Amino acid sequence: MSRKLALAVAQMGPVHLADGRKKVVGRLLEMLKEAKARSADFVVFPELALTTFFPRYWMSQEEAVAKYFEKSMPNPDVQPLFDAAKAAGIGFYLGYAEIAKDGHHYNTAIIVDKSGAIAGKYRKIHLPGHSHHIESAPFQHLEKKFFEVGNLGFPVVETMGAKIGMCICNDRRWPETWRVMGLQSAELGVLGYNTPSVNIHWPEPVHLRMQSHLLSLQAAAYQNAMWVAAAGKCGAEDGFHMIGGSAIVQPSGEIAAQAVTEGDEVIFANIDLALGDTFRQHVFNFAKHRRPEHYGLITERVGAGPPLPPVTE
Ligand code: ING
Repeated sequence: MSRKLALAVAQMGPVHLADGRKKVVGRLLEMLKEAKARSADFVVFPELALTTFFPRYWMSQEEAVAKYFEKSMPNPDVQPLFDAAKAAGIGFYLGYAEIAKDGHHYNTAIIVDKSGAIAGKYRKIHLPGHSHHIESAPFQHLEKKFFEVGNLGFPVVETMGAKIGMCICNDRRWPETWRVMGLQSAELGVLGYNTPSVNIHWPEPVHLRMQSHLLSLQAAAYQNAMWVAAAGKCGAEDGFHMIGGSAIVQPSGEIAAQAVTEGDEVIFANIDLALGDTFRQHVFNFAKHRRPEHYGLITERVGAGPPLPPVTE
């Protein structure tokens, strides 16, 4: 029996240094309106949606906090989004830089339900990049400097009749992210991302950025029998280009919808959550087929180590 969720992914074009939060929230409101016109139940916005991707710039933690972190959520700058979504009866995922009540700094995302309440929070666990300044690089990627490793696990929020798993950007590249959601029976995994086109560490062909982005989403969806929806912030932010490719992926791994621009663009799919049931009952029936007794290394080791002693008899 089908269980439909009208799902929108709101890809954002560039947010420049000069773009204040009010202007950005105005863009989010426009896309929320478009999602409403498509009768969406839920909208996914990008990672760090309210500001430019500031980890590309070297600055002190104090300066970053003052300019780019949200001291509370909601707050006066984003309240119009909360109000409009509640009035429209739409839930949403929103990524932002968080200062927690205990003073810790996280790359965070929330799920807000149709009543306007925060139904779930996630703090990014896989922080890419570095914490020192790389003199030779055309830009920095300082997520390990500005953010702490998330402390909320990979939550699966039950809202709008769906079990929705949350992650952020680099998390999508790690299969552990998705398996932990899958083991909580997630039917949809949502994320925002900001993915630079240029690799500052080695001359990676630029087409591989889109390839690895989509491959990560499609593999995650198929191998965990869930829908996956990813909202990018993309285009050239003050000249620093990030990939688009926002997408909605089916539990089969097929792409159901994909952005075609590098601007503000709403993509949409009226997803049937029941589509994952078939995969969960058969090929990815975890209870029937998984053998955790052989997976020990996955949690015992952080980095790769020597091969385990082979059995020769
Ligand atoms: N951005 C990038 C991402 O994971 C990256 C960083 C790109 C790491 C490509 C490795 C390879 O999409 C964020 N914000 O995590």
